[in-house]
Amino acid sequence: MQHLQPPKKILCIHDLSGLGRCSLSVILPVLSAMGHQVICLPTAVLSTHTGGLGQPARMENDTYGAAALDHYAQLDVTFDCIFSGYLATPAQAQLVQKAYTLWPDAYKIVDPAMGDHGKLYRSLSADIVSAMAQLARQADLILPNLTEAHLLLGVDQPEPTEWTRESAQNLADLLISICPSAIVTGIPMGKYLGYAGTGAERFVQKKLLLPRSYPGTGDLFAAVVTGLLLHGNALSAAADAAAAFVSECIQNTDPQADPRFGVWFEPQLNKLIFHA
Ligand code: PXL
Repeated sequence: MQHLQPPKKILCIHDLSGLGRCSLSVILPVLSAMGHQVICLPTAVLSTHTGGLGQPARMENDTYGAAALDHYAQLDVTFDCIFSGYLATPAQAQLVQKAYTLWPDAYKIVDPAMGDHGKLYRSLSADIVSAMAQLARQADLILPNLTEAHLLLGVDQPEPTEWTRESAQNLADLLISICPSAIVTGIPMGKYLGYAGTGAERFVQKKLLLPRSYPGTGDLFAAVVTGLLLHGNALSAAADAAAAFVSECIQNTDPQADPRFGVWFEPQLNKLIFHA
């Protein structure tokens, strides 16, 4: 992977979960290691993610986000990219919307983090889907997992046994009706896990299915794709390298460790640092 373009300024609108290695706790170190400047706008502060560590302590504030954006606008700051993810409530989509209005030239990436394994995350209400779909329609790139892709399209998710290269590509192509570029992750294809991309390039890639699953790997993937794209790499190359990085993080996580605490990405961060 190359750094064909200089580092960028990225407004990251995601939650900050303390324990569990997801969202901003992963996105900030990854993008910083890649040389980008990250401006964090937490949608909520949680003690942990919501994937099986009990009821997290939550700090939510309806006024902070909009006030922070106003402050940045007053400072005449511009952002090269607005990268959004988990929203604690559908109303928070307005925050992302406000950022789009303030910085219309920013490259817009939406990770519609709202579910996995065929279900919405338990902390979210069903109306998050239309709020995410509305953002996805304005984005330049969306990064849904299989569950989120079907939620966005409003169609049922087929059985895991039914996936082929063609159906994976068809799913990615259907997402064109929403957004010009998309990468769908987590497609079960036999003993492989597939991800399909669309836009100017169309591709389906497969990697060996690792028999372990962790929260936050979608955030890790999305952060690496974002970092590489903004350095000028092509979508398929960015997706390939991001999948390889996530795979490496999983392989270097102690298999005895509690998976709820996420993958041990920290010792791998040096692999993202570009030495000119
Ligand atoms: O990794 C996605 C994610 C982000 N944010 C919160 C989550 C999850 C997944 O469970 O709970 C709060």
